[in-house]
Amino acid sequence: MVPPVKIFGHPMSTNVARVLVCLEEVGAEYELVTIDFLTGEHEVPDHVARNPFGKIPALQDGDLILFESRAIAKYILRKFKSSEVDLLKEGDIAAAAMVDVWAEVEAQQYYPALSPVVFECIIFPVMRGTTTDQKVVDESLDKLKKLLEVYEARLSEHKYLAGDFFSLADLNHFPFTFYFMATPYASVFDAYPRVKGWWQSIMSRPSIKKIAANMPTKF
Ligand code: GS8
Repeated sequence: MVPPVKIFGHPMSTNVARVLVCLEEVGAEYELVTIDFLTGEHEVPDHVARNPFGKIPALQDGDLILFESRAIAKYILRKFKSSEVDLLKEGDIAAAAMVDVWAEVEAQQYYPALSPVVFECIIFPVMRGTTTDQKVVDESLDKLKKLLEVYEARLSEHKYLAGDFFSLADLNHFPFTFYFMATPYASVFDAYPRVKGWWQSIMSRPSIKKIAANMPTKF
């Protein structure tokens, strides 16, 4: 029997959640090996051998070891692609290119605009015991609002970001948006009805519901 893919990480971590949702989407068997980053388990030599940056997640599939959640996500979606689940659309180069475009927008623009709010309001207070730096939050919200105008226009033309199909580009937005919605600034999205509808359709997916159930929003 082929051993299942192993994911090293913690279920409440954003970047681990991205990878777990991919595994759920494709219906692959996997084993989550808990690395408790709150107690520094990600910094021990065994884990640094998997991820030289000492971060989670890491993936092990036989002899192959990967890190960087967005790259791991693509590997999983390629490896377990089927006629029912194809979130990269690599058989159609134009559709695949649109998935790439919007996956880049997530990594290069959306994540940098939105994540500081999540770090300031949730992650740093829990992990470092710090209080929210309001200037950082306000600057991030300004960037995010400009970006959401572009998303609103795009999602007025198509149901999802890359086109009328759910793809990795949409999925990659899940983990940080999920925690953003637990900050006092969730109502920022109310001004963008298409974006809100898109977010609700992402949240209604069984894969996302299952993984989100292990991501606490109250500490
Ligand atoms: C980021 C990994 C990361 O920062 C990726 O995999 O996408 N670009 C990388 N992981 C965090 C956990 S939050 O999801 C981590 O390991 N933090 C511990 C630390 O920085 O010490």
